[in-house]
Amino acid sequence: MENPKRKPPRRKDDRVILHFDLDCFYAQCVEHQQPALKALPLGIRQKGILATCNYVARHRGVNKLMTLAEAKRLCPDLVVVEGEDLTPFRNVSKQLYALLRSYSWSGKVERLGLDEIYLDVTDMVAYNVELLNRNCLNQSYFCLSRADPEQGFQYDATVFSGCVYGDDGAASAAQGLHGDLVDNALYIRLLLASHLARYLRLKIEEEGYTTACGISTNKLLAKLVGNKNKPRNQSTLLGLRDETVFSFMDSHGLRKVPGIGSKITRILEGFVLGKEMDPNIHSMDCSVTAGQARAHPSIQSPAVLDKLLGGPGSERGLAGKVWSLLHGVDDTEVKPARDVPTQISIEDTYRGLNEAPEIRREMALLSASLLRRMHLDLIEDDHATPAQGHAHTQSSMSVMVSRRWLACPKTVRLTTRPYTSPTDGKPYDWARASRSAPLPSYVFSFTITSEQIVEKLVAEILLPLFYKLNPSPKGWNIGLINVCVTNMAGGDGGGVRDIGAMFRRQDDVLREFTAYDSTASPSPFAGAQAERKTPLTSESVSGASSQGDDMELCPLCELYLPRFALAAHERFHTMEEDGS
Ligand code: DCP
Ligand code: MG
Ligand code: MG
Repeated sequence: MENPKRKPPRRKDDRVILHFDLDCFYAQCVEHQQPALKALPLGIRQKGILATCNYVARHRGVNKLMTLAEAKRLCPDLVVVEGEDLTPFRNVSKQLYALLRSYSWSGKVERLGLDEIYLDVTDMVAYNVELLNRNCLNQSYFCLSRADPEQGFQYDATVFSGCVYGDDGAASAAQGLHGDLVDNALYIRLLLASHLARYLRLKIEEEGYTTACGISTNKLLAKLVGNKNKPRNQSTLLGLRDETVFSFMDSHGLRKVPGIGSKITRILEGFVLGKEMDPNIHSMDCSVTAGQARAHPSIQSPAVLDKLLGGPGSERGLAGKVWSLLHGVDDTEVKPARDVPTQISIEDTYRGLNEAPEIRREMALLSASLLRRMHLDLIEDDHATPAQGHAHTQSSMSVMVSRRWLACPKTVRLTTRPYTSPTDGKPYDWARASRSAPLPSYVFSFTITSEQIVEKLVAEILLPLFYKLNPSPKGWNIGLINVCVTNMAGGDGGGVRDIGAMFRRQDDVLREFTAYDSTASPSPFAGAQAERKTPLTSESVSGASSQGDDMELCPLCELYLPRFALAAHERFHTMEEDGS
């Protein structure tokens, strides 16, 4: 029974949200290239850990983020493929995002990391509810285009597609026994959405990839319910009553609720269990469920939570947000699709660089990767005749291909920090500092080679920035270098029409080369799309793996990982935040 004193927050159920999560994503990308691997246990390696593994391997006891040594012990015939280069994964991600986006009417299509996509399909579902013929539900037609009634698919509206989760007659709903529910607007909307989800999953399968999908009325619930049946399946949360949604939320471990991080978990766990939590115990292992926190007799309202979670430096409105999440309430919108990222960055970690030639070499490697990323994410190839003035034309066979920059970053930022060892007791991001400068226009040239661009960029921009950041002639002990391009021009969809003019204007304003302190956030993850390159050489990896308990805490999720694997792991968080 609900405590009569507590007033649950109101959940809005007027939207329909789909959440897609690709199955064992990196592994699927590799299998797509080498189909013979599908039948074998496959792990994707980043340094000494598995970023992921396919489901054949999972059935053999191998798991995501397992160390390679442990995975090999459990499954000696595991096929291991290097997954350091994210380019192929990013390409597939873009391809599938574009596919789903092409079906959206509202344009509300949001990426979360590389393998998850939210779709707000409220409008498509509402339109198709109107088209339903209640006398002939089993021969319904889902219209995918308002303009073209022939674009669509047939479906049976007497039954949900896929799994149904919840206690409002979910079992009967799955078997097509509607009863009175057929007159319930939310029930019908979710039912139609389940068919749309299936159709879209099949479209993704036509491209060669399988997904899980969650269907509900907000992002939180759609993501959580999608996890219920993986891989290659979908689940609808049929939450017609508050109690159904509460009991669904209650069953999750606190830390499994998106939006409830390790710090909040620790505080709530300690409060529920009535004891100080051991900071050495990982928050992922928290035994307290969302239900225990929600139903705790002393947590009656957000005001109580505020006393627990508030305090100096805490996020404004945090208690209210957590209170809502515990009740399955999440009003955040699915963000409209964006063509270009707000910034792109690439970084690498080192065990203390001290020599100028090493710095120059690493900067050249980073810049080359950054340039490749910029080409991938910011240049559009099309086969139309290029407009005058902004496109370079290549002739290949008889096909004319025009290339143009969709957006041009105007600023480059260099960040460095010294190397610290885990025994130094320094925070991970200790002494991180940044400097910025205008990004020169030759970076966007299609006529000079990438090698030339990189060389000029390093010599003329990055090294001077480096010396400003690290003025002392020696003892740099560099542990990280990050190069970031930001301040995008033309990212509003219009592209950049005349790069020359844009930079001439910029040069007028910034006649002299200037370097200035950036207001970069101290978080290593603040930059959208920060990417770690190969953090250590293969020699140092093997050295690191012999270090036994050289473990380090991920500052974001507090997972303890081998230090050598941390960079690859953090890269994942960055993508999670920014949908790179
Ligand atoms: N990834 C990573 N580091 C992590 C978690 C994930 O590099 N700490 C990468 C590898 C995954 C991809 O991101 O393939 C997507 O992450 P998911 O958590 O969705 O895992 P998978 O898609 O691999 O598996 P699942 O089928 O469980 O979704
Ligand atoms: Mg995922
Ligand atoms: Mg996945």
